[in-house]
Parts: sequence; C-alpha cells; structure tokens
Amino acid sequence: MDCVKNIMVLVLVMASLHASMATVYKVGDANGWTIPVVDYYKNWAADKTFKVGDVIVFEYNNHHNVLEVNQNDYDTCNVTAALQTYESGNDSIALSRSGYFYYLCGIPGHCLAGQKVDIRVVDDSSNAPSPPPRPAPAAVPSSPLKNNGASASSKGVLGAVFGLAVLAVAYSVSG
Ligand SMILES: [Cu+2]
Repeated sequence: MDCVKNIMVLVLVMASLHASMATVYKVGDANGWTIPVVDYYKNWAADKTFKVGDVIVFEYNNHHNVLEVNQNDYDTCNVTAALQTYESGNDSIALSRSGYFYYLCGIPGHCLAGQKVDIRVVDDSSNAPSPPPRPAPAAVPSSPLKNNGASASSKGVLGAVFGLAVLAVAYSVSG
C-alpha cells in the first residue's frame, strides 16, 4: 500500500513538474493577433525562447484567422497552402517539436501588412535532463515488468509441462 501511495505521489509530482515546465505565450501579448505596426510580431518573438512543449495562444476577432504555412509561403504571404488552419479566435497551439513554425493571417492583405509570426522552437533537452532522470526510474519498471511477465509465463508453461511429465511418470509407475 505504502509503495503504491509513494508511486502515486511520485507520478503526481512528476506530472506537476512537467506541467510547470511548459510556458504559455499569448501571441502579441495584450494586442493579441491583429494587423500590427511594422515588425511587431517579429519583435514580440525575438526576445522569447520557445521550447518544445510550450504553447502559443492566438487571440483575435472574426476579422482574422491563423494559418500555419511553410517557410516559403510565409515569406511570400501565400495563404493558399495552409498546413493548418485555426479560426476559433482563441487558438492554443502546442509547439510539439523543435524547429520553425510559421503563422500568418489568411485574410487578404493582412499578412502583407505584417500579421505574421515565425516561431523558432529549441529542443530543450539541454534544460530537460533534470526532469527526465526522475521519470526514468518509473518508466524502467514497465519494461522489466514485461520481461518478468514473459519469463513468468514461460516458467508457468515449463511448470505445467514438468507437472504433466511427473503425472505421466506417476501414472506409468502406478500402472
Ligand atoms: Cu488578419
């Protein structure tokens, strides 16, 4: 029981540690996602270090939307080949990998007016090592457990075979 409790506490602590590591960024801060002054979003992103697992939030009214596009379409404000389209007006997007993410507004003219932002996400494995070593002990038991399960079941089969052999011998002796 105590062991189970400890494991549960450990899992909860790990979950909260993990949750506390992710940062949520509201794109454009108080201005949200709109037609900005020149280079506004570039500057907004410039002083931030986005990490895998962080979340960016686009808040905007129904005169805008959010398209994720590739780099070329980002550079040229091509709105016809979106990788992802967001239109809720309050879109939370988890940055699931390292590398670049390119977003722009798909409403004609808005991207050209500067409503675009590129997000560079760094692999935070340089920062991550402190948490991962803790999950590891909890994760390790799962594979050994599988192995134990497998060897236990093969032992079970062997035991059954052995038992049958004993029975057969006993039967032949008695017969
Ligand atoms: Cu727009």
